[in-house]
Amino acid sequence: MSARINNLITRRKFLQISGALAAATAVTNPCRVLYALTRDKGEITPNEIREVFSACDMCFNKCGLIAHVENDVIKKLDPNPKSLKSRGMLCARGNAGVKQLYDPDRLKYPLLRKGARGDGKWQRLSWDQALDHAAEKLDKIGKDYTRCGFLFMAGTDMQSTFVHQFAEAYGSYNVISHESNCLLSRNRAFLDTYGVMPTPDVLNCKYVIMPGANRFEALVTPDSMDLMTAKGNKSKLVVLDPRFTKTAALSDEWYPIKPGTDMAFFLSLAHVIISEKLYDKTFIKEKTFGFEELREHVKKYTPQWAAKETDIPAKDIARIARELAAAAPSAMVYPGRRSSDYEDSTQIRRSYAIVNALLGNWDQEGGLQVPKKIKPGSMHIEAPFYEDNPDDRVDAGRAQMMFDEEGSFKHTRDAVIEGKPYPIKGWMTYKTNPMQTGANRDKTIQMINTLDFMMTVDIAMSDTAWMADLVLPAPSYLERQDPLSAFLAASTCSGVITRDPVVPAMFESKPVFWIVKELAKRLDLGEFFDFTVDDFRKAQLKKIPQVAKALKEDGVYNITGPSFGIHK
Ligand SMILES: Nc1nc2c(c(=O)[nH]1)N[C@H]1C(S)=C(S)[C@@H](COP(=O)(O)OP(=O)(O)OC[C@H]3O[C@@H](n4cnc5c(=O)[nH]c(N)nc54)[C@H](O)[C@@H]3O)O[C@H]1N2
Ligand SMILES: Nc1nc2c(c(=O)[nH]1)N[C@H]1C(S)=C(S)[C@@H](COP(=O)(O)OP(=O)(O)OC[C@H]3O[C@@H](n4cnc5c(=O)[nH]c(N)nc54)[C@H](O)[C@@H]3O)O[C@H]1N2
Ligand code: SF4
Ligand SMILES: [Mo]
Repeated sequence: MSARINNLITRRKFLQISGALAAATAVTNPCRVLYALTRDKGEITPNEIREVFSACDMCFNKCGLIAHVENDVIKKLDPNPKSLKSRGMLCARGNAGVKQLYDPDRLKYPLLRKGARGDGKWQRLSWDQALDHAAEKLDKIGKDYTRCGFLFMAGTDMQSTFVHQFAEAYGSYNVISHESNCLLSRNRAFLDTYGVMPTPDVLNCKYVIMPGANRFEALVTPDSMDLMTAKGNKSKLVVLDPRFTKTAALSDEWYPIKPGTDMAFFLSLAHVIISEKLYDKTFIKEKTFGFEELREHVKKYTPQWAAKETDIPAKDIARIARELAAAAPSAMVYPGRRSSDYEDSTQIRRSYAIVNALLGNWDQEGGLQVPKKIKPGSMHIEAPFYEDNPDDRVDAGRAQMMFDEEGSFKHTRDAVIEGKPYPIKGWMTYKTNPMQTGANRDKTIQMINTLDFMMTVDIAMSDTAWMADLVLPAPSYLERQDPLSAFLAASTCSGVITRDPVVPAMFESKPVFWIVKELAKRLDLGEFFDFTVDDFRKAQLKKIPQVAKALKEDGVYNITGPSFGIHK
């Protein structure tokens, strides 16, 4: 589409056209990137080109990017080479961020459900109508069922903190992140073994066992890039995955392990490493306790036993244990990320953590490291105390060793369906799509059908939004101002990043910060949101002025310096 046409088409026309395009999609499959149609320009300086720093949000990695903007239209996204985490990389999905921004199927204005839930009949509302309606429901549910009768759920996002803050001021402790569907079992396992969650130095590792992770497809920066480099440097990669993934295809050895049996494999590795005295004796003596109990515990887990459990030949299990120990400390069982597969996923990941400890790879080059981190300040609120609230979260006691601040989606879902220990009748979701991403959709539908009110803030009509009573349109990451976010990655590439609007927000989309601020005003909770995102950032930056400077000049703050041997 030429710039001339761009100038001729008004915003109003765009809205009409995009509606028509959406209707015509099935027949004509038009190009889904509508760069040129998007803005009502008036006077434009020809070819006014800007380059703007931002952080990708097409997955959680937050790779640094530079947007090329021409007359307020994003033409292209490039990697920000200054980001040590993403190292000059913006993956295919990251590049497609422009398509997400200009997707004609984006939500454009608030929608209220008409007709039966899930029927897809909607009425357009003004923001005032939508917010008044939501505030009325929040108020009523709070009064009828206590404020814990309203559940909040926010996905990975720099603004999720505001949803949490709103829940706190409103008075519900029922806040869940999507993370119990992702990495919490891994975090629990490593935290409880090491006291912190280490990151793997894949780059310098000589022998990587990768169980249940698919790093060449499910990208985690910098691990995916580092694994490729490490392989070029003759590092050995052993993949355990029931599926023949791309990572398996590029590995030195692939074992289609029987699903759910990884713990048997790692208990057996521990058996071989301990019985053949291949462990790091100094590390075990000086830094661990419980070794004698472990030795006793793994005595029976011979490779022959594990072979029957896992379908991996005993001789290979024994050999891999020996090779791994010989490569230590630059050897590792890769901790992985998405780990919520089985009821005993936490214990499975604990077995990875324990084998790593036997290798003495802690704080070592090519091992597990704890990167230095920078902690931005925050704005603390003194939340009101609501006397009639129940004692605890609705999912309390349902999952062992649950992270209270994250909760559990599946256990909360059971509690809502059962109405026990108390009823939950309202649900707000922000940037998360549990209808699609929480296993057992029928149960999620059952949960939703017990609710009096559900609202969803999203950029698209997700499966979850489709089931909601009120759907609110949000701006994409390229259109909004976010707080600062610290990220942890491997080696020396942790840091801080943020986002400012690269282009103005399209349609009637509004950031969730604005939404909760407006709701707070309507619920007499305005004092808890008496600040702007700028104020919030200032509080974050108060003690770290060097970060502000780097963000301005480079679009990212990198932590540099040695990445191992720093936690003696
Ligand atoms: N391209 C792309 N990249 C992404 C994402 C994305 O959506 N797209 N999402 C990001 C997010 S949020 C995350 S958490 C990470 C996830 O990245 P990963 O942690 O790598 O998770 P998955 O891709 O789900 O890969 C898990 C693998 O485990 C295998 N598996 C299943 N059951 C078992 C088992 O019992 N034992 C073993 N050994 N293997 C098993 C599966 O076949 C699958 O290949 O990726 C991130 N990167
Ligand atoms: N079947 C299956 N289920 C899985 C996984 C799997 O591999 N397969 N992976 C698991 C893992 S690792 C994870 S992390 C979870 C992820 O699960 P979710 O947290 O549900 O994440 P997404 O599926 O990415 O859904 C994000 C939602 O946010 C919306 N969105 C995107 N950008 C924005 C924005 O800027 N603002 C707003 N308001 N909304 C936005 C999208 O339209 C989408 O509806 O899923 C887990 N569940
Ligand atoms: S890995 Fe790809 S999608 Fe994820 S943040 Fe980086 S560039 Fe974006
Ligand atoms: Mo995830």
